[in-house]
Amino acid sequence: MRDTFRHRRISAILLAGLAPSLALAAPPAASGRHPLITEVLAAVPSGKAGDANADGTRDAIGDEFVELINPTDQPINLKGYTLFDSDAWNPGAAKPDPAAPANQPGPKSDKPKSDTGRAHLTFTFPDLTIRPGQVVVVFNGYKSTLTGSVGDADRAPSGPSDRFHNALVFSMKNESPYAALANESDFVLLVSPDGKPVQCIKWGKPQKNPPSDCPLIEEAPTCVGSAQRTSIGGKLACHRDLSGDFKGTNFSPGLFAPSAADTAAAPSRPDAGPARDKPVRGNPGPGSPRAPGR
Ligand SMILES: [Ca+2]
Ligand SMILES: [Ca+2]
Repeated sequence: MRDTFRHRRISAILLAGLAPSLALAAPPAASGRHPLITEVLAAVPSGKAGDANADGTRDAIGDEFVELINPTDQPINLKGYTLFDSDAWNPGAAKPDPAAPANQPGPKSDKPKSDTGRAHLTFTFPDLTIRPGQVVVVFNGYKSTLTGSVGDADRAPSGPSDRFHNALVFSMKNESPYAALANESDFVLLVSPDGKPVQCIKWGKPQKNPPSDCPLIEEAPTCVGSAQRTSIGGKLACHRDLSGDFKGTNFSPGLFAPSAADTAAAPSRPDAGPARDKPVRGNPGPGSPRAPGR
């Protein structure tokens, strides 16, 4: 209990931007002066345990999220930074694939998203400056009713969200049942406002390769629940295999706890069982119960 309290206290201090030196401990050299992706939830656990965005309903698409941090010692303005999934990334163009219209409601089916023209998942940040160590969460938002301070592509949140560890929370407000991260194989790419790839986290064997000029391409294990960075300079591990503040939970949107960093993560383990509730390839399995957002 004492350790847990200490970790929370340290992470709270970090989130408040009062201890940037912790955040600066060891950022990946290739990450440069950019935000750093710290967590990705693609395989949303089944049942209530999958309600990552804490709106009271688990949605295999809407509860997906990407978490980022400012790992530098200087403020970063997020305006123009863009997240892409593999289907949305149009190599060489640094913009969404025009063949894949975004956020268009499509018919419900079990077709893999690669078989549809509505698969593109992308989000461009609005004008918002984040402090060193400050954490940002971007939820997919499909069929979601997020409450509290939540921004979108047009406007920043009015302030930190106490529902998510005082992170700054966004919703992509995705309206397409196909615009989702594939559970087994996909990637999330962060592109800077000038159109240059900054960071890519891939898992499985996506049909499309990350851009070769991306300076930081990392491999995430395939998990039920999220893949979480264990520290600023640490590797990505299955969240539920971690200890410290992360222990026993499937994900932690808004919580990045370097004090729980570098905890030994068990080897990644492939998940079993086909997905039945998400029109993408994948296989969310049962996850351990947790309090959403906490
Ligand atoms: Ca939800
Ligand atoms: Ca987290």
